[in-house]
Amino acid sequence: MSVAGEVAEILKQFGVRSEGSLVSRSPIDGSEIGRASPGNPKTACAQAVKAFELWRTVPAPRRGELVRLLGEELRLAKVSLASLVTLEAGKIIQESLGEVQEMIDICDFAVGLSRQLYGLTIASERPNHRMMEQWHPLGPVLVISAFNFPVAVWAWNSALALVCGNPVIWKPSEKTPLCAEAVMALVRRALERFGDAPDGLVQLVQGEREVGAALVADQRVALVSATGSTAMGRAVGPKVAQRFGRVLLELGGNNAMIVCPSADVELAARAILFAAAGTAGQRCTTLRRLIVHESVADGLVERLRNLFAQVKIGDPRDPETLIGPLIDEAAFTGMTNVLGDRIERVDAVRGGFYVRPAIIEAPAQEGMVLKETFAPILYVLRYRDFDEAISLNNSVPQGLSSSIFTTDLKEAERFMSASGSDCGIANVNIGPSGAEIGGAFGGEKETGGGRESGSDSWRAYMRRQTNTINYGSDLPLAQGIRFDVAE
Ligand code: UN1
Repeated sequence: MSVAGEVAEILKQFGVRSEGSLVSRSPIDGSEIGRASPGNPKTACAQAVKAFELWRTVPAPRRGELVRLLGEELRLAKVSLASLVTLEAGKIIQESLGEVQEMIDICDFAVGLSRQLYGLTIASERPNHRMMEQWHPLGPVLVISAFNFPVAVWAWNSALALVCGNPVIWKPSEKTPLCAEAVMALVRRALERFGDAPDGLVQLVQGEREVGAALVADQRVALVSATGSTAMGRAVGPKVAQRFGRVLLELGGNNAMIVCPSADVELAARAILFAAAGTAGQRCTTLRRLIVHESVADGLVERLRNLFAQVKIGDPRDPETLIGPLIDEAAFTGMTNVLGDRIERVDAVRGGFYVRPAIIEAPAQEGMVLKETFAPILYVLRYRDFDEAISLNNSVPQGLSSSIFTTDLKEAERFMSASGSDCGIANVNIGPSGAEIGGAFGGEKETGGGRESGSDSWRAYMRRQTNTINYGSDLPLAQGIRFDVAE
């Protein structure tokens, strides 16, 4: 069956009608696979504000019930939704299933969280006083997501936003509008089963850049959670700051792995293959820089060259395939700009851009090595002493993820210490990509500083209120200040 035919079958299962002026193309063969209609930012914001008035008063565990139902719908539709991710984003089916699993996982997490939105009780310095901290719903949350995780990133944000009492507006990538429509169909099913959620609680606003810009600028949007390039973050951040809105930015990465002399090199090689070449190098956590000790470099690079030469590149629907296509021609051009005639295009499916992952020995960390090229290019840098390795890890503008392969406890601990990796994620004996939802996800510097997903990331979706309560009959002031009227 044609790619478009497969998409049509799946959209039918979801009850999604493919129509409108926005065109979706499959990276598998470049063919048009469906259409979607642009949304209206103003109407969406107005509806979200109305939904907020009611949703914020619904008890959090009851809000969790909606997310629990969504998790159920996702379980039932897991294979269909994953297939659509493969058809529209070009990921291999294993990774697409993983992406939908990530949505299910965050739903489970958020359901538990809906009974754990804890505030502190604080000792007051005044007699007969009590202090405490509460977390209240924040307001409409705008989720801007990228093509490479067309469904999971929305789920990380929305599952938390919903249990925290906020309506959600979703502006997906213009490259993956159909995945978004399918997810919305599942949301509608969950909402129907839930019963009495307000209209406009979860909205999808499709469109090009200007639709996103209008949403970002809208005063009614309390939090903008944006995943994408650093360039996008540079445009979004100041706009939101200007109106004193909140942002949660998860931008570009330039993730490294340090391989030390004591490392299990075979384990490292397998981790590198997945981290550098998996998802065709199109994860924000993709491994882009390999910082390897000179004593093990030759052997490891040769092993990697063999693996990269053998890895099966092709149609992501084929279960044997490990590397699918790049998202589009622009991505291929970006990779060609770096590699020139060293780029190896693979003749897999006509109309798609399939490439062999590349290994480049970089004599110094400069030029393109400092940039995030969203394609499978692995730069190799050699080091002599450990301080130099840490310095290389940190000497790039981005700060998302990092990892070390070592069996030396001192090196591992130093890497994770305050004087070690400066990234939001620092792993030992696993690669920099493929994080679980339980941890906070995000990074420093040009990565934007936001944290999504697990741990206490939920706080970003709520407003904090400090309360002081006097249950006595006097009015003592803090800091012992006396302010008595002499009568
Ligand atoms: C992204 O590429 O935007 O850690 C997110 C990972 C995935 C998420 C990546 N769980 O690689």
